[in-house]
Amino acid sequence: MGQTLTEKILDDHLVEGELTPGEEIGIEIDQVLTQDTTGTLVWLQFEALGLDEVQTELAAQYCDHQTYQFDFKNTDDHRFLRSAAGKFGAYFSRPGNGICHNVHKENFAAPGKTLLGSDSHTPTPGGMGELAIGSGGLDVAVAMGGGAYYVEMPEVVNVRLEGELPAWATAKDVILEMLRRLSVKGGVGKIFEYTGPGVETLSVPERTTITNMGTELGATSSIFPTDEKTEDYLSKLGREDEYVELQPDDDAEYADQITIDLSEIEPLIACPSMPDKVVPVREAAGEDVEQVMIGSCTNGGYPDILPAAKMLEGREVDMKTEMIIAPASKQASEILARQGWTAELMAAGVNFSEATCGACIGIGHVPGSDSVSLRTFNRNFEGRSGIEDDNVYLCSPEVATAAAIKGEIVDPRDLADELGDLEDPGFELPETFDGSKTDIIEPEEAVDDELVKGPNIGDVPLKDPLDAHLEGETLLKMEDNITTDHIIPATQDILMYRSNIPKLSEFTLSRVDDTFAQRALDSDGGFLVAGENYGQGSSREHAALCPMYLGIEGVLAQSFARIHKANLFNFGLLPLEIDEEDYEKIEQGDDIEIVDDVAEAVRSGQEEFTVRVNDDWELTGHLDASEREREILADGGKLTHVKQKHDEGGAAPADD
Ligand code: MIC
Ligand code: SF4
Repeated sequence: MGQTLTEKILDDHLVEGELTPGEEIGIEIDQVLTQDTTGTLVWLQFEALGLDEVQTELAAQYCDHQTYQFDFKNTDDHRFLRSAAGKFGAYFSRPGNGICHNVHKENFAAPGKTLLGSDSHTPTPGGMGELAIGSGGLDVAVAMGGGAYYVEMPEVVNVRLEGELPAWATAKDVILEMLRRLSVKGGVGKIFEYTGPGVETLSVPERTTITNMGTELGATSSIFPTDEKTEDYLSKLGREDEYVELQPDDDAEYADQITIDLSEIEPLIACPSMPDKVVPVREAAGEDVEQVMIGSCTNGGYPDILPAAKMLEGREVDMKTEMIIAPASKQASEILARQGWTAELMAAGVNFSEATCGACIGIGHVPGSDSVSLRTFNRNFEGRSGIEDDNVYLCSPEVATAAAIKGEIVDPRDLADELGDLEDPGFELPETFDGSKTDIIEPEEAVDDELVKGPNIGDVPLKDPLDAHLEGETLLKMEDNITTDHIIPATQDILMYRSNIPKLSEFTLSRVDDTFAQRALDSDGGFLVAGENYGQGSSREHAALCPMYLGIEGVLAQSFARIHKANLFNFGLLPLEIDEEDYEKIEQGDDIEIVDDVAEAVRSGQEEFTVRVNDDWELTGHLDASEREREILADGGKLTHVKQKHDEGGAAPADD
């Protein structure tokens, strides 16, 4: 039987297990990436593991989320990250050089390699044939130390692309169509492998828009085969020698198949406040728009901004709308500036930001109260833009620019009819991506050789091994699709404490209930209860670490998002799956007791746990965990587990 492209790459990197969906596999990681808001913990954990040098082919540290450095704590984090990259042997991308996924794609991503990153949108370079996966920071630290990365072998789903995109339809609309069909839970446990005749009609940056936002489907990753378009893209980056042809076998078998006829795609928009609330733009038309933003790791590259520039040539942004462009990398800014497009856009009324994530997580350009913001980003979770009750829509650069011209949501095809002289700008790559490399410090050029820690950079707290007896109050009951932005928001006031867990913990779940953190501290242990897809969104391990710090013992949820569940194991929190009926019945404030000897049961492979509620009724919690995850959980988390193994003289520190 032939292999899928995913299976081929996994086979090449397999160090443990078999490629059977649902089984845990261990894979060798070639490249790692980390960024400024997850990276501090990565390196603190790398240090705590006693590791002294990066072991992967390549490691890259980016400074991209909080580049405005509103507070010295952000600046100290960046200084620490530069020192860690220097000391341990990673590339360092300076603040303002661009978003990790974009800078990585431009400089390092390569077909056939594996990439692990402490950011959920790490799958972006899947668009150029790299198998890239997002994870918590501790998994990145271990992989960077030479340890394998363990993940449940996903089902490989074939997304067959046919036809060609019509005028005004874009790659963003393709992934919005996937979200419309499958929802934000539709990709859990899956890798989407794109094939079919439609693939060759899309350039690499279009493909990476699709693979980037595959994360919003909950997918483990997304990948495209490589072809002339990949080779052309790499050669425009001056990296043609890294091209490798990669295709699935003709007789590859997929778990499922989805067909998308590109010629039927039309401009789409995700309505507030979930990326899967997708409708045709025409259904949302007429809504006044106060803010338009082009940027983010999804649609912030040069070829994403160019259409806006062409559409605005000789036109102006509507008087009641503000339009901001935040390029995804300095390379995009530099090329646009050299070609004169920056000046054109400025003359049309556009403001430019430095290359940063910024507004995507509510840092800068927070929308006004009771207003509509149209963004080319990938997430519009409620409150993420920096204001509760926000109205953020997600769309393509073309739809965003059409709204900026008209001052309201409009399908660009209708705007073109109305204006008479507005043409579809198409999707065009430059002759070469000839940005300068000044902002990347290579390991050999390292500025520092010792770690530089400011006063806000603390240690990573550890948890005791799992107790035999677990009981406590249901401290919070939550609904479906709780995001990591609910658990630990990433807005400026909170983000600056990412390296200071005691302080950061004060904000835990504040977006759901601002009394939670104090109540958790006051009670002696406790549990969280949630509906489906708990912990979707970001890879931030703080969403497990902070509840752990507050004394939370476990989470009872109908289902978990992949990265968050791994983070719960990594920090020693028990994730139990419960059924809908029990979820409905259990109330906040109920007392919970796990009847079994928990530590023993976890270690012995027990799957069903009896949970006694209010000493009155019982429910069954299901623990879906590999033997390795059970050991980690019982030892009180991965850091303790790995160190313990090392102290026992067993495996190498990174090799759990
Ligand atoms: C996000 O888009 O939510 C983030 C901010 O990039 C996160 C990482 C983080 O929380 O630092 C992600 O996607 O993993
Ligand atoms: Fe940055 Fe937003 Fe992309 Fe996350 S989703 S990496 S915050 S641009």
